[in-house]
Amino acid sequence: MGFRQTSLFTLFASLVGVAQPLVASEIIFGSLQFRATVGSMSRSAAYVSIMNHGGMADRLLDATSNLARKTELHLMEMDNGVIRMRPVKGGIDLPAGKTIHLAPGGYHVMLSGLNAPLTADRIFEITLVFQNAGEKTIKGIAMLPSDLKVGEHLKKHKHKHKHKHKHKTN
Ligand SMILES: [Cu+2]
Repeated sequence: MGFRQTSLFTLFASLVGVAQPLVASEIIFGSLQFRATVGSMSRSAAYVSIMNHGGMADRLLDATSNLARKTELHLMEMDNGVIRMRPVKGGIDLPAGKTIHLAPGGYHVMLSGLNAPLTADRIFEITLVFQNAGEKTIKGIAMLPSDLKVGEHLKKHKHKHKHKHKHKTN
């Protein structure tokens, strides 16, 4: 998770904490991002960080959308040195006060059999289904893989900018 998302979470968390201290289940989302498709790609994925700011454990059970024939929670993991993806069975735990990250290389929302391309810079939406918080529909932007702001530790910092000032790479 980038610095900017972290500070947004902190901001939202403090606002919500002041306004609604007694809410049992309060879900806060980072920025939803879709992997933009190129050409006739029929599959894509969506990524988002999800914080449970409530006092009650919750669980992300499912994902739905009208973007693809099949929308499901997936996990990418190493299996004997081979990267595999599989549907998540039984949902993803979201303990009180914790954040889960749907990000490249891990959990993600898998979109299989896209109904239309996910063109870069366009806005799309998905619905996430929680055990306690219910259905939450969120919107996000489609970004080329090199622009995705999540899971940045998985790839090298590689830019093609032509301007001359230095990047802060931390
Ligand atoms: Cu997948």
